[in-house]
Amino acid sequence: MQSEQLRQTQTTGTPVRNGLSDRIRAGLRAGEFHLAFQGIHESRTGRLVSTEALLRWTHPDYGLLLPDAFLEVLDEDAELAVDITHFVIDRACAQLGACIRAGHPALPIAVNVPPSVAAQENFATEVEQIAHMHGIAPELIDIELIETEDTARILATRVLTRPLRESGIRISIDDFGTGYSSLALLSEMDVDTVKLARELLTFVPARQRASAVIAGILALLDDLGMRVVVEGVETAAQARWLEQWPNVLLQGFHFSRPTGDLAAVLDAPPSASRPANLPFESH
Ligand code: G
Ligand code: MN
Repeated sequence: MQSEQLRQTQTTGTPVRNGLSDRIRAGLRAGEFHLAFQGIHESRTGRLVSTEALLRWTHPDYGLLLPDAFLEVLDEDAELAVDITHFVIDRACAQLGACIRAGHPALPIAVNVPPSVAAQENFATEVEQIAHMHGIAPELIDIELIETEDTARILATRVLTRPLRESGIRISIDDFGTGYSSLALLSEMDVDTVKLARELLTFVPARQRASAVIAGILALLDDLGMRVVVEGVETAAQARWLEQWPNVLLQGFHFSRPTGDLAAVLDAPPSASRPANLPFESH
């Protein structure tokens, strides 16, 4: 599931021009890509505290495609990874700016960025410029970096985070707890938020050993004073079990399905707990 992400790209060599890369470029120009938004809620109250922007591709032949289906190609095409990242940040800022001006709550928005793109020299400046262009404060932007082999190390050495920090931009590490998660570097990583991979929640609370793993991780992150988002909260039983950690933030189908309507997400009532069997996605 980790691949349902903007993934790490290789910055070596010239971009590989394969069919999918070119089709994505054409799709970007043709307006086939858009964002869906999902709420992130406080465990104790259900209150909405922020949102995440998720990339979607409405393909004329295949219909709605999730990032899993097409973002592998960014591993081989560094230029496309930059273009898609700019598209996502630009659209997220534009839509949040419009919502704020229309009177909806000014809550932070998270965007998924491959670490290799975030590590590029002018990345922080570019994000700042896009934010200002749409009249929103950089403090409202949260850069979610997927865990790759290098992410924890980059975050620990602060080469990537220093310019983002100076701009006031927030940083999250996504899908923590699977893949390359480094406990050795956890105390050194310069991040505001750790997002726990939804796989950790699959058998919770039914299985005691699975519950013990996530309980242990939450206790550890709490000791470290890190903000935590638990992803993949799909059932009322999971949400109730997670109330043991009142300050933890929760994201998942139990609270809301991703939707193209950011204003509707921002206006969700405090007890936004909705049944998980809503229609899949609306735009
Ligand atoms: O890892 P990341 O947070 O970027 O993943 C977001 C993806 O997870 C989105 O594409 C979204 O549709 C999906 N998603 C959101 N909530 C849930 C959930 O509760 N369960 C599952 N299986 N997927 C979810
Ligand atoms: Mn994410």
